[in-house]
Amino acid sequence: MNKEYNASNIEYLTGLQGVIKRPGMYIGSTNAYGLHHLVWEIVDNAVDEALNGFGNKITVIIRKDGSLSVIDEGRGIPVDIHKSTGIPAIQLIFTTLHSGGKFNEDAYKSSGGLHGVGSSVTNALSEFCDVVVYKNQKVYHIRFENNGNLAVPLEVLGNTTKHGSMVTFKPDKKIFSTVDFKWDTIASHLQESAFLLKKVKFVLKDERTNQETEFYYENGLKEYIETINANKNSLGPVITFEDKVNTMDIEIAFQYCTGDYNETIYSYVNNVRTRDGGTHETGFRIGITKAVNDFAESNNLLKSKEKLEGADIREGLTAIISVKMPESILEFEGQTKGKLGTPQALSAVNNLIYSQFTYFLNENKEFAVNLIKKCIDSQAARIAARKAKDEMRKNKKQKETLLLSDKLTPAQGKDYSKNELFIVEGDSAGGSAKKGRNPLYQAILPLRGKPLNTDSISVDKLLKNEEISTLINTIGAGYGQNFDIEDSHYGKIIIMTDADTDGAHIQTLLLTFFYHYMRPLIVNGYVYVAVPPLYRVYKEQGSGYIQEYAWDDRELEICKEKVGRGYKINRYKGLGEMNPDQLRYTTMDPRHRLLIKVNIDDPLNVAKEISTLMGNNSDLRKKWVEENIDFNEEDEFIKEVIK
Ligand code: TTJ
Repeated sequence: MNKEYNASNIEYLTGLQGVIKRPGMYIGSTNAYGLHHLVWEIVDNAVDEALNGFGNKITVIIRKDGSLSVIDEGRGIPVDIHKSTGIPAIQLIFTTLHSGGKFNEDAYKSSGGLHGVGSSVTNALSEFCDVVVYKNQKVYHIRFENNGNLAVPLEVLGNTTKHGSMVTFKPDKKIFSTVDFKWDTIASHLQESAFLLKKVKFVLKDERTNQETEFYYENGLKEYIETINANKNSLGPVITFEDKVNTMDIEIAFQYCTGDYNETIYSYVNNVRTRDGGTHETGFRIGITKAVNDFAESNNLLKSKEKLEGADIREGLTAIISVKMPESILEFEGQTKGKLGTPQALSAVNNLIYSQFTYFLNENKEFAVNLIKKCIDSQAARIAARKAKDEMRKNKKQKETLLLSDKLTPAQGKDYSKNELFIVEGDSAGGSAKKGRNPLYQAILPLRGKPLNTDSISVDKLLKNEEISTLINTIGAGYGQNFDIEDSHYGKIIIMTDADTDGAHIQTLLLTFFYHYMRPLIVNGYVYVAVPPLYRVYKEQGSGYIQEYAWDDRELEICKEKVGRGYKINRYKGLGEMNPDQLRYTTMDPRHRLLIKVNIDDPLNVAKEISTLMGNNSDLRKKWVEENIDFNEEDEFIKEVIK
């Protein structure tokens, strides 16, 4: 071993050791979400290579032994010796927390701005990581084991005419609470990449089940919108615009739908979703608002003097904005770096949408007139709702007494943001929750039977349903386009059901309702699912008990040890089996409970999951629930766990 190797060893220790010690800081968590993050880190590298024009096929293979391979047909990961350390670049890439730019030219477009460290993180959290590179007419190989330690130094295995890279890694089961790769999770990620990277083929194979699928889109964003809007009534075609402004590539696709008052805008930078928007999204909103208003005005289509507001123009709009730029002008903002800061993106997207949509409206007059009609309807509804609300505010006292259903056990506190509404399955669990709650800030609303499936139902029918109208009145913030989150009587809305298929079904029905009619509650993280424990481990001691609760089998083992010899186990099958004290302690008290924050803003999952799940096909629904609702671990649907 030479000196340089020792030097890099130090870098390895300070870099990768940190990753192993605090994986959450690098991949978010060590559950299913974090596990799949390892895959994205590797796939992103292959995607970057294709994004830059090298290779048009990316293959992901889930192996039987718990490992996963990512294969591209790019130039191959650099294998040359890094000058100052004397170590092959490929080894540095997999063992140091390098920045993306370190091994790339400046013009390189990459998702690195968001991920940065990438492949070395995956290596650090793996039992092994095996890399084969086809490059310079040779087959190279290097292997790491036991959290990123070099096991087989870079070697040449033979000759080839191919070029590309293959990375195979096996996540460390000592680090992750689950090491079970999920087909659906990986498939929808690859599908999203395929939409964003048109004309690149993504192949997914599962050697555990021999399943195989392919995603390939000739037109990319257009097909993305078509997929999202598959079950909606469209107003006009999918409209696509693209342009290159200096070093920035901009692509936009959008379509209007009737019967949906939500706006759905997804933005991306270098194929990575910008969840919190940013300059590109702002530019889009400004541009589309001005284009529609200017057209309406110059054609004398506005009846009232009042201009259309942005929200009037975006009702029923689905849009994808994808911007690609080199790392040199990439700027991110916000705590999770999910917001684009690059100032040039605002004016570039604004100009593009304004000029091209103005042209489009003039060329497609019939569509334009229908669109303006729809916007005027939205405007009228908005103005009427505002008036109605002002009236309501005047009669606030009257309103409050009117709203309180006899089913609701309200909270005493008047600080709405601190109040919690428990929506409880069944009257018996409702009774326990009523006794077990903290009356200062916890309110209980028992639900009888199953709530209505609100996926394809008229508003009239919706309001006639007693459970739904009680829910709307209890939350007190309106519904649909008149929903105003500021008026919510609760800061947390917690769905508390049994941990069985029925309970899961009730959860999804409620979530569907919130998603369609009170979407800001979900987007702003007000909605939670309470997870009751599965086991109570106890032993009589003196006049009382010592007892511990377990949420999964792993915790059960720990509880057995804590309680000690002679323990007994209760396995809870429903909330009804807990007495009020136990329910309070395990599922309602913020110090002990497990809440899952619901976060459904994943475009493909929303489109697919909500509609297949809630559609009329009950077999599909059952299958979905069985595959996806797993009370031992967090689900795709549900990303953040607060304990
Ligand atoms: C960097 O610039 C010089 C030519 O090679 C570029 C590069 O890094 N190419 C590259 C990396 N292609 N494929 C990868 C890659 C593929 C996988 C599957 C995983 C990783 C970590 C990198």
